[in-house]
Amino acid sequence: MTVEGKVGIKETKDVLKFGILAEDAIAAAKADGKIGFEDLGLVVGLVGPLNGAIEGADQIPAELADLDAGEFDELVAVAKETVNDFTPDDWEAYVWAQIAAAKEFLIAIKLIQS
Ligand SMILES: [Ca+2]
Ligand SMILES: [Ca+2]
Repeated sequence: MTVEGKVGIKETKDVLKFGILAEDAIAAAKADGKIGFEDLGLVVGLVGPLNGAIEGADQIPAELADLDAGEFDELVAVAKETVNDFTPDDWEAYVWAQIAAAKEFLIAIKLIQS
């Protein structure tokens, strides 16, 4: 939250980035047809973004409830700078799908942790 009384999109950005990076890492790990020890570096690279995504994730529903057009444009911009070698046909649909997938994932993580 930057402006008093206004809900920002910081935590949503974190999960969006994590969702995209995780998808990239899985695709890269599978590129040679198998996932093995040589792919460990890819997993290690996700630890920071994952921690960022988990931290403050409980704010995401409030952030999405308060999402305005300018904030959504920012999320699309974040997605554009995070994706690697991939251009979705529909950026808006892509961003929503990534946020939805990342939220599911975080719920699963919370269940494991508790
Ligand atoms: Ca907002
Ligand atoms: Ca966060």
